[in-house]
Order: sequence, then C-alpha cells, then structure tokens
Amino acid sequence: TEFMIIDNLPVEIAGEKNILDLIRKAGIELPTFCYYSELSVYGACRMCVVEDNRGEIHAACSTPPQAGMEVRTNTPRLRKYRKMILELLLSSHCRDCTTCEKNGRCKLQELAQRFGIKQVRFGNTFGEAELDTSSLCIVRDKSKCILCGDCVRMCDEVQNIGAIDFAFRGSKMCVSTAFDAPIATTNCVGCGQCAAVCPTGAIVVRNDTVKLWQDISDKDTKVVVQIAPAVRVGIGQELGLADGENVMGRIVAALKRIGFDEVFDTSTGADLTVLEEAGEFTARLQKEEKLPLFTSCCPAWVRYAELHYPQLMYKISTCRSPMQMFASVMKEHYGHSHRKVVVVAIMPCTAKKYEAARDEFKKDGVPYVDYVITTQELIQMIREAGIVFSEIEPEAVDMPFGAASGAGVIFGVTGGVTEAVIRRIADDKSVSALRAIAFTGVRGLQGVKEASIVLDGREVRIAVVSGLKNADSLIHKIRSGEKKYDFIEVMACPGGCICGAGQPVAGREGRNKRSVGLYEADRMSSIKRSEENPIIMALYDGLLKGNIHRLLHVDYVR
Ligand code: HC0
Ligand code: SF4
Repeated sequence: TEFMIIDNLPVEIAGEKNILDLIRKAGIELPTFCYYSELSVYGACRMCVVEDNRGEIHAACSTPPQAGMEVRTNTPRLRKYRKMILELLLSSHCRDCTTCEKNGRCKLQELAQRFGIKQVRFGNTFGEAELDTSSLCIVRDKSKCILCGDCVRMCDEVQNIGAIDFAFRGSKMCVSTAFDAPIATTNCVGCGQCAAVCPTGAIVVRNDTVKLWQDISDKDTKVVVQIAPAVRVGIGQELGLADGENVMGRIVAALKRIGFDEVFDTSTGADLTVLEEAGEFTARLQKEEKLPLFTSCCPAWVRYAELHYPQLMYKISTCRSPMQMFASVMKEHYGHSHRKVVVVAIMPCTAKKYEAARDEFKKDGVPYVDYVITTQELIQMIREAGIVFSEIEPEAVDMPFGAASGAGVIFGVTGGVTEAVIRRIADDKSVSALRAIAFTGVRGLQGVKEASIVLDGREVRIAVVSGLKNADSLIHKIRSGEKKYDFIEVMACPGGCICGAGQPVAGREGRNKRSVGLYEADRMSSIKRSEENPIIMALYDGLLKGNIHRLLHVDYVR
C-alpha cells in the first residue's frame, strides 16, 4: 500500500484520481466551487489549493496522488490565498443575499462565512442583475456567476446539450447561450441540472409559490395536490430527518395544514401509466412494430427527442406521464364542482414545469396541472407556514384516489418504470417471480443498464438509461446496429427522479439512501402490481370508460 502525508497524518492511496478526493477521505472538508467527481476537472476556482513540504502550491483537484508526497491543507499562506479569492469573487458578485433564491444554500455565502470574510477590500465591479426569465424551469442571473463552469460542464458532459458555454475572454468572460439568446429559445430541455450544480444564485429553479399561496387562501378555489414518488425520500434531510427516509405521511399532513383541500399520490397516476404502457408495449410486440418503445414520462427526455431525434418520436410511448394522467383524471372528477379547481403537482423535477405548460396538456387553454412546485419550493412553504416537520403526525392520502402500488412508488428511481411494467406483463405472477424481476438488471444507479426477460417464448431486450448523454450514446449504438432493444426507459437526470434538480442536492450516499427508501416503500406496500390497485380498476369501470385516449394519451407527433 502507498501513502500520502496529509497534515502530518498518513493517508492510504486507494485509487483516488486526485488529492482532493484523498483529502476529503481523510475527513478534511477542502473548499471548492468547481469540483464535482462526476464532471471533468476544470481547476478554475483555486480554492482547493494545498502546500507541499517545499512550499509549492498545488490545486488539489488537478493533482494526482503520489506516494510519499506531503501536503498541508491549512497554512497561513493558504488561508490568505483563499480569503483573497473569496474577496475577489465577492467584489464582482451581486450581494443581495437576503432576497436571493439561493439564500442559505449558496456556496459563496457559506465559504465567506466559513473563512470569516468581514470586508471586501476591492471595489464592486458587478453590474445590475441580469435576469433571463424566459424559461419556465430555470432563472439565470449573470451578475451572480463566479465562472466556475459547473453548469457548462454539466449541460455538455452529462446532458449532451451544450445550451450554455463560456463567451468572451478576460474581464468580459461570462457564461452565455449562443448569441446571448434567451435560454428558452435554445435547445435547453429544462432538466435543471445546471441549477443543481450552480454554487451560487446564478442559475436557480424557478419559484412559483407566490401565486400558489393566493389560490390556497382563496375560499372559492378547491386546491387538489399530488405528490411525486421521489419527493417522499428527498425532502426529509433538510427538515431535520434522515435523507432517504420515506416521509410521505408527514408531507400529506403538512400539505393539509398549509391548506390544500385534497392530497393524493402521483404513484396512483403511475399505476395508470403502467397499465396503459404495458398494454401499448405488448400490442407493439405482437405486431413487431414501433420498437423499441421509449418511455414517455420524463419531460426533459421528450423535449430532447423532439429537438434531436424527431424521426424517433413515433416510437415514444403515447402515454401521458403519471403526473398528467392523474391530473386529467382529477380535473374530470372535480370538474363539475361549483368551486374553481386547481391541480398542483409536487415534483422533484424542474422540467415538469415545462411539461405542465405544454399545449398538449391544456383543455380550453387551461392546463390540467396548474402548478408544478419542486421539493425545494415545498420545503420553503413548509418553513414559511411554521410547520415543524419532524414533529408533525403523519397522515394518509385522501379518497377517492387513496391507493397506490409499490410498482407506482418505484417510478421515482431509474429502472422503476421498467420494473413496474415487467411486473404487469410477466406471465408468472408468483411471489418468487416478482422477486426475480428485481434481479434482472433493472435496479441500481448506474447510468446504463440492460435486462432481458422472456415473454411467450420471445426474448424481450430492455435498456434503462439515465442522463441524456447516456440516452444519446444508446441511440447511436442502436442506429449502428451494435445494439437492439424492445423497450427503453429514459430519465434525463442521472439516477432518475430521486436526483431531480428540484430536490435538495444529494451526494452519492444520499442518492443510494433515496433509492433504498423507495424500494423499501415498495416492500412495505401490500399492493405490488399496478393492476392490483382497486382504485385503478374502479377508474377503468367508471370515469375512464370511453375516455382512455382523451385522458391518458398524448400525440406528440403531429
Ligand atoms: Fe418522476 Fe414520474 S417518476 S417522472 O421521476 O414516470 O418528476 O418522482 O412524478 O409524472 O410517477 C418526476 C418522480 C414523477 C411522473 C411518476 C413518472
Ligand atoms: Fe442545460 Fe439542463 Fe441547464 Fe438547460 S436546464 S441549460 S439543458 S443543464
């Protein structure tokens, strides 16, 4: 074994790519703005500098570990250096912290506090706020950008989109769209992953809570809400509970106290999706047409396909997403009420804000989903209402849509949609067969997974991808003939909805915990398959009769 000496202590080198990872392994929280283990190393912020025993300074993120190397992470020189960097960043950065969307979650704010910056020795060089509010998903403010490039690398390396890039040089350098066009007019798909990695308020998720509060307090408006699968395992940590813990009951209770009239679970909508999508898939298999079937529930993926692969659109499932299916059913059900009915969706996702506004999902110009609120926005609403989340008594969702299967809950993690559909189409309905599906290869947080099942003697080849770059590479392999599939699940966010950009940001460990939390919810659910959900059966016998296409499907290709 090889060792490095970090702050006088030997630390074993175990395949770390750089000394930053090694230092963090040793329990030292080295500051950085621009380092993410899943993105390429940029080495721009210089906050992670260390000093070796010859007095040389290295950026830890871009220095590979060497046996015997000795470094210190906290010398007077390094402290001075870091303070200088912070002050320079602050001098060129809008500092309206108290009213910033990122207040309390900003890395610059956090490090300024941690390094005790009490004054900035340089004059302000930042201009007016430069807001781009063209997107329904994200808001950009160039005056808060610190040029770490995290958003640029995320958008390009993980999502394969490249909607934003560095423009100009020297003091004019900034992150911009091509020709500085409003972001909504670019090929941005609204995945929000740029906002998830932005350390400051330069890119934030759009906040739609102000108007929602008005509707909640309006007595003539009935406010109905659905909660997406991933939210229940992503919200706890920020509110004093464990990350990954399933806190669905507390969310329901909190929403009731806030003033929502009826509270439901999007997993119920997912059960509808499973039945529709499984039906569609088996029909295509029988006719051997329009294969592979691509899933349709991720709006950032649908947008990506529209922009880059319009010729593939006819292979995308015609199923509306669970959120949209459920909202259509709700509006149909409550539509005859004398009060105005507003449907809210609490989602881990920023692109759902865009999906909700699409013309395909409007009736007489009014969207089926009136508001999409992210997990982060819900956290803010809970705090605003003064609810002590960790002490609230859990409650169950309401009738008449108050049941969901475990299959519907696992939609929130990559592979979940596929597993739910396999449960539906598998001929063997035994308990052991159900368990075996979990081991076909559909589970796990890897970006690309393959599985295969046998249906009526035919092998069905399945791929599950998350992250749009992975989706794109897969499409190339299919085109070149290297790969062949019948069913492909695509989620734009790496890991699936649990890592949606509307959730509090999770590290690797947090993602695992969230995934475990959803599979545990499935295990604890007495209804495992969507077709066993009595609510769904009642819907098919009632409200959905003669209305299946109108309420549950969508025609993206026109
Ligand atoms: Fe998802 Fe969904 S699983 S996209 O990840 O399919 O956002 O959680 O609500 O609609 O159910 C997000 C999560 C949903 C939808 C469901 C699907
Ligand atoms: Fe790129 Fe997604 Fe950000 Fe749009 S929302 S700029 S696609 S990372």
